Amino acid sequence: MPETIDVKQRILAANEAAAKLLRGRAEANGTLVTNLISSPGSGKTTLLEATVRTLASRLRVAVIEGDIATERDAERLRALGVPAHQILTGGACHLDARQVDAALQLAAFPLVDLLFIENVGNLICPTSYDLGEDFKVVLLSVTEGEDKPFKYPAIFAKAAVTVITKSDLLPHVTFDLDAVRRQVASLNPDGRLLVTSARSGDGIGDWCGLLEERLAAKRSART
Ligand SMILES: Nc1nc2c(ncn2[C@@H]2O[C@H](COP(=O)(O)OP(=O)(O)OP(=O)(O)O)[C@@H](O)[C@H]2O)c(=O)[nH]1
Ligand SMILES: [Mg+2]
Repeated sequence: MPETIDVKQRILAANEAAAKLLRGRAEANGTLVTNLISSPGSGKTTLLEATVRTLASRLRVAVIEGDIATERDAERLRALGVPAHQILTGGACHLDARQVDAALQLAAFPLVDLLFIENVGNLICPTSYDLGEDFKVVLLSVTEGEDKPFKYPAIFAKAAVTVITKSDLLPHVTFDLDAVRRQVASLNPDGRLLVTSARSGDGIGDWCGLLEERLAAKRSART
């Protein structure tokens, strides 16, 4: 058992070192980096598509996608004219900072304002891995049940932003939004919670506004 802990600590220490380099580069470039985390199918790629449709005319965007198999998500973003690179983990349930660093070198993206990293669909493993992001975002769709923040507390405590997705489906499902708000507020009193639907467009303006505000704040802190 102690050996297992030691190996895990060494993996996380190596990850921290790589994340620090990534963060330094993003800082020098003035790029806002967002790490999107959720269970499979909560709507990460669909939110990114809506974000690109809203912001790409005024901001430069690139996307790193993480999945265990297929290029599908990167292809969806490329179809919108956005540079996107797919990391295939071959089974691993999260991305790590060294993979992101290698992907950025391979992809050789132009300088961008916003870099999104869509993590592998999983609410647990990605939580422990810093990818050099400015902040983590956790997505929870209204079809997943309102008990999830307390069942998966680490990610809801760590994510600066919780995005409720698929709000257009609220009339058709049992999902107590107030219960989610209470859980998230108790796990993460400083966190923001946004309610969105990529289908109807509800809340997408708020989400994009939050990204623009954080980008402006990051850049004004550098000057
Ligand atoms: N009704 C509705 N469906 C949505 C919405 N957003 C996403 N979906 C649907 O949910 C399904 C999964 O969406 P994705 O964006 O692929 O989910 P994901 O989190 O990227 O999935 P993985 O990458 O596999 O983890 C698709 O069928 C989407 O069309 C929404 O706002 N409303
Ligand atoms: Mg996806």
